[in-house]
Amino acid sequence: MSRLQNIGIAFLLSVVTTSIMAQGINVEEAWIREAPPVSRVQAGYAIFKNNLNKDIKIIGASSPAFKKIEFHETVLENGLTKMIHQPTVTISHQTPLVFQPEGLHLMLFNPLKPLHAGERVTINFIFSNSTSATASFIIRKNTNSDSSQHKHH
Ligand SMILES: [Cu+2]
Repeated sequence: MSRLQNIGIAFLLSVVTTSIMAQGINVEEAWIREAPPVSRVQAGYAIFKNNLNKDIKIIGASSPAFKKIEFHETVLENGLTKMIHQPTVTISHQTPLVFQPEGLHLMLFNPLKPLHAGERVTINFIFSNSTSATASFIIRKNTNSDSSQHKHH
């Protein structure tokens, strides 16, 4: 196997790494879209899995890398897309909660410094049962061109 292939596999693994969070909540495929340095907002995506026997809400998120984080849902209304702020989001214990482009996303306001592809930042999530957990998000370029990479299994 060539060195280049090895690097490719290492990158792939880093993208699909599962972080075990506290209280039976897992986050997978956590990433943030790289943005131009002048950009004041960025979007983050991840899949949350709830292994508890009941639903749980995420009631807040924060990060040392951003001034403020909100949950937004992109919806199509009369042919126009708009983002609706969700104060909380629910992780069902039956279905994963998917933050993804064109849908529910983490809206990340005012990055404290420019973030480049390959870098990681942590985001802390607060749950409705008064617990919290931290997940590592990797900065990536756009998803569409390389979405085949994590549809690998
Ligand atoms: Cu948004």
